[in-house]
Amino acid sequence: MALTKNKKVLDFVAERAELAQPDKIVWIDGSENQIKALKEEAVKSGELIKLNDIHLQDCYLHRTKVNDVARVEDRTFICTKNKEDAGPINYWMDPRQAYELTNEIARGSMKGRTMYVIPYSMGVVGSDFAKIGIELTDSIYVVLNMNIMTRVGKNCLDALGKDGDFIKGFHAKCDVDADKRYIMHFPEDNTIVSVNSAYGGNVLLGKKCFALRIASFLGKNEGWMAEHMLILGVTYPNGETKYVAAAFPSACGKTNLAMLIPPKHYLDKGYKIECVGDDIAWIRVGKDGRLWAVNPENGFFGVAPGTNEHSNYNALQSTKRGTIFTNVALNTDDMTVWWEGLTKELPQNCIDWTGKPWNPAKYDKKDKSTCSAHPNSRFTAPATNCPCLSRKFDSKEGVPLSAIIFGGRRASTTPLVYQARDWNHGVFIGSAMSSETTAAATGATGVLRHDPMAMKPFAGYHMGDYFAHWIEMGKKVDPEKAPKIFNVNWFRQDDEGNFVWPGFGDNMRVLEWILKRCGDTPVDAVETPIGYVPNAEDIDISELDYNISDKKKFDIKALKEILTVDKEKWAKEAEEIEGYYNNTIQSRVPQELWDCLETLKKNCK
Ligand code: OXD
Ligand code: MN
Repeated sequence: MALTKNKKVLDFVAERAELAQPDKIVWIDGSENQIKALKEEAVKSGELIKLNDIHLQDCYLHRTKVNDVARVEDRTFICTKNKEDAGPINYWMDPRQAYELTNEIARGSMKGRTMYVIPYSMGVVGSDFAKIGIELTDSIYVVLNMNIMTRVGKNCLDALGKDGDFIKGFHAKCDVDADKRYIMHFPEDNTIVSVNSAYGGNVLLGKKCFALRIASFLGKNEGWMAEHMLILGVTYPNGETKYVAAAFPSACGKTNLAMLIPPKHYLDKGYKIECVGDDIAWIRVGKDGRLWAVNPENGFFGVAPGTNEHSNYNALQSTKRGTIFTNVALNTDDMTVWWEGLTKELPQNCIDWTGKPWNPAKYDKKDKSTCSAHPNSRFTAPATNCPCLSRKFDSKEGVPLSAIIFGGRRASTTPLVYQARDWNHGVFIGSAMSSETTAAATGATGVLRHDPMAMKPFAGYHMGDYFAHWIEMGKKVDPEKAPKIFNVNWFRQDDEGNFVWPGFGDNMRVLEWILKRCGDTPVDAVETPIGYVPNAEDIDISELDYNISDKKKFDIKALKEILTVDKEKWAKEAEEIEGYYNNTIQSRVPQELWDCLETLKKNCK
């Protein structure tokens, strides 16, 4: 039975049902009983495998088709009336053509299936930030994941009232045919259509499609920002908390940074990190002139491989209850899950992510095809499981930002950390970000590409206009209270290709410096051609027993090395940025960013 009288919702459901012709329509009210029954049905059909309820209470494993394991950037379209508005780095299709194409694909595709109507909110219902979506889908897996990742329930429909607007999402699994897979965004219609996939990033429409692509477009028009950023709080021994948002490309450690456990001597003093979010931040200017951020999600869709007790204890703990694992290995000895990096010892009896017995004797770290779990295997875990979840997670106002951090995977050139001279220079640094590609999207991994603000795959409009929006936002913030902007690079390598900085919990040491620069206990910094770099002595490396390799130990010399700014390399980087602006972003690059580029070039001469 329909759960609302909102005519726009009813019309949307009716129109899509007429197209896809499901046998049944089920409205998701988010009740425990309904979710439980759906889990049972999915276990019966084999869509989910129930895991050991003692070790992993109410947890399940799902395997996608082998052709459907990551976001498909080349099949993801922004469908604006004018091609220009989608910009030069988005794939574009004419909206009429995109509707026709996907309608043809979806026509009758739900025959014999059920169409679920999922009312959900991104953000806490009732907060100024919150926006409501309706996702229609023929996948129980999607319903159950959406129920973890977003706030699902009848109260979302109630919040819409009789004629409130919402983001329309339509997902049809069809035959999971990669050649007919399309993830279409119609920002001018607040609509998303996804066909022929069942992978999270393509089908959990509240996440990348709505909370980033559609929301970034809304944000531009309404004066706020939707960013691919984690949000964390650093709580000091005196109980005060300072918040930071950080943008890193997919699978570059946002979840790890958001949940880090500080080194022991920080813990002993009483420091802790609180996680507000690990992937998306919606940011507004508050009445007080500061920037305030919320995490619009309700769960974590984290990358499993590499997650373990040491690398991210809090993420691992988050997966112990009510979690759906996708494309990890099944340990048949005890019906638990496994992935590369979870434990040092390899389990002897596993079924790999494709459903075949796995031979640990053939496992070769360097050969991804021998892995038991897919490199982009995931866990979908409720945020409330996270031991370090922020007390402000459910806050309607969000948290005030002291700093914004950008970062990517760069083997050389970019120092461990540096600070922008001012807001516009910070925007320049974000716009110039490059990073090596990862398994989160299909295509080659390890290839250096431009990924401005980590939003290359997620900005729902022209990237040049997106830069201009950042500049505009800087004008709305009280200059005295604007977050300071930084860039970090945890991935710098030595001549032998070893990572120099230990990363993980030790990133706390860099966060501490960043927050000092934001006014806590001000420290000086060195002015360099690219911005302010720390004096090595100001980064606490005490009790750091990390070995870069067997030969070297991390020390002040190693720190100085990864803080160096090589003018020649940066002159080349400036040329590269100029090429990117000229050839890719072209005429819509704001003048403020050209000015910053000129300064960089001059500084590197
Ligand atoms: C993600 C991604 O899943 O960025 O968060 O791909
Ligand atoms: Mn992401």
